[in-house]
Amino acid sequence: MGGDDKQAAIDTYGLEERTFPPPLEFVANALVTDRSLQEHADADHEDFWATQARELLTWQRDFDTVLEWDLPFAKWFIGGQLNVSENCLDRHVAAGRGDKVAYHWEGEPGDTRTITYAELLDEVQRFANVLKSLGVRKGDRVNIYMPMIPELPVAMLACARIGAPHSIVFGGFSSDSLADRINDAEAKVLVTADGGYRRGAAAGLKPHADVALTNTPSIEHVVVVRRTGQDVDMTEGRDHWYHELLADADPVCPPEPMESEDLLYLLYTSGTTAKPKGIMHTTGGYLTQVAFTHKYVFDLQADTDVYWCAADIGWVTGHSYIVYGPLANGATSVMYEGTPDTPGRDRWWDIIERYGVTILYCAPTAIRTFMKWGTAEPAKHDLGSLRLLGSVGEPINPEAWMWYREHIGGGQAPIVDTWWQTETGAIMISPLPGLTVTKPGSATFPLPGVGAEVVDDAGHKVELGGGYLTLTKPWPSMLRGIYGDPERYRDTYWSRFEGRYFAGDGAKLDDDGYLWLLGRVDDVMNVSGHRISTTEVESALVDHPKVAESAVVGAKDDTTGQAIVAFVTVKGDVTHSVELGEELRKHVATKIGPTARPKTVIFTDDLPKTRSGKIMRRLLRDVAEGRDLGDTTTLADPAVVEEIRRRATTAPQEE
Ligand code: 7RM
Repeated sequence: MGGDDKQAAIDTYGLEERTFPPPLEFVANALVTDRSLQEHADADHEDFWATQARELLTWQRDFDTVLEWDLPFAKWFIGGQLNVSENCLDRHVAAGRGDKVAYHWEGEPGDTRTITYAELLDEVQRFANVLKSLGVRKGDRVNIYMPMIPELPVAMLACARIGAPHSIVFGGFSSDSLADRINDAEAKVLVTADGGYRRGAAAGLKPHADVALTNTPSIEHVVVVRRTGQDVDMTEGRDHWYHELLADADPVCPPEPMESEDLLYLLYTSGTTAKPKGIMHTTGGYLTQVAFTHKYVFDLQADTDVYWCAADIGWVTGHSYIVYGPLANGATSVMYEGTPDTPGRDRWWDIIERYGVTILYCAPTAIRTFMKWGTAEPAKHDLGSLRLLGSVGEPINPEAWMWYREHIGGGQAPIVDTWWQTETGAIMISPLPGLTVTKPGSATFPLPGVGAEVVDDAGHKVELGGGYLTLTKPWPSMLRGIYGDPERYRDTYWSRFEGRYFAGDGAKLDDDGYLWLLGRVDDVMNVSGHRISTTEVESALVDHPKVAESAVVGAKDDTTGQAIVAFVTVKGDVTHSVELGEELRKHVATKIGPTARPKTVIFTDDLPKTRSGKIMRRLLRDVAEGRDLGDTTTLADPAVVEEIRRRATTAPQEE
């Protein structure tokens, strides 16, 4: 697959020959070691998911119809009734596992809380009664704006218990973002905290909530958790302390029977310019698929594993893989409030050693940050408990994959690179760690019960090479729509390719049928008619021993249409120079071909990222083309782009 085929939607360059079969020791105890799940799913898609739903969940009433599919609207497990909090809590306690730890929670300052399933159930019931006493009824929306503290999963589960959909807004978002989301959902109650800890300091949340609350007419009550103890304004009659309400609450709250298709939560995703979309997830299908994927992708040995998903609960990864998946499966998790460099750059490795974490799930951006900090940090700790590693959020380039395996996984632990989206609700493409031979940088194959195909511009299936990643069959945890806007749902996801779901990612298939994610198709560059993905050029750059991280964009160019501009962060001990820039340009040309050689290399100390760690190439394109910056409100650290802009104006260019 060279860059010469102008018909291809995306040309592909990267070559990765290394393969890693699951280690024998891992296979010996793995849950999935053969193709029986796959065969079941291929033989009967609906029966496969019905079987998972009945096996993994407890239903108050069994369903009678597996799927009603009126494209693009799906209903799963119709007639079935269940309660998510009952599935996550009561049934484990009833089975005698009340003393099992649900969360080993650790605050950034070092304070800890160990919460068993029985304790979690107790607090959830009390808080569910608090919500009821504040007038929340089945179907009412509750907004949540909180740091990573135990009261956050408590609030979510309490909502689920009484059938009130939650809408979580990540604690790093501004007052305006919070107000917009509260208003779109017309939430009745807001649950927040005085503040939380980040980078060694208390950061206020309630003050931001107060600004939002001047403009949110639907909110009747605000519940405030005391976390930092900082002074906050409490509005008489509207604002209440969590601990005071909880102390007076009735300890028993039976789980509300919910229809399978009742709304479980809304989670807003920010489009680049347009109004955020309230992604809708419902009850039975969502819980089935998050439980299924959490069990089999992470090979969960519920009695012995200590599982840690290091995302924030404010993102879908946290919803599905810190709260609902692990709790439905009765797992023991670690939950950590703060940043990885407080008090030292070995905080994660210290946590893994102390709790004996066996499964770690995190984002490539974290891994590349650790690469930049050097191998000495993880080497200070015994990470021997880790037996499985996961990656999510962005393509993981082969060098980061290898580093993760080597320096965190002891050269042994399998890696599951999991592709999915807020909209898919659960992992869709991933290795099964006891079965799949992995290749560094490939998410490998669709999971059993998932239909994924790569297509070209005309929507024809591509068997080899690059194109658009589409989903071909409805799946239980699929979004049910965009809150209040069914037409936007159809237009956004189901109109580009007839009969297929498409949500913006490019992918390629290699000779062995492995899937490689190529990033967002909006980011694909066009250089003299060659359609080049940012992911492959970035992977080639990060393959150079002096490079820690890179972001590549196409900038307008009079000769070639677009020219490749590479923003590069070097490893800790490396100094950058004009010569290194030249060396990197050559490296890319040698590694994947002259067409992909960057025209310009700009060294920066940091890259602009969203708060969930995804690189914001749109802003880098603005910088590279000398434009004023567009919307920067979702940027984690706005100072970063100004610094990059200074560097960009002085960077040497190829003539
Ligand atoms: C879970 C999550 C979704 C977008 C998605 C991709 C990118 C996520 C991977 C990935 C390559 C992966 N939800 N993405 N996982 N790209 N390999 N394993 O991140 O809604 O916040 O983002 O993230 O572009 O469309 S999300």
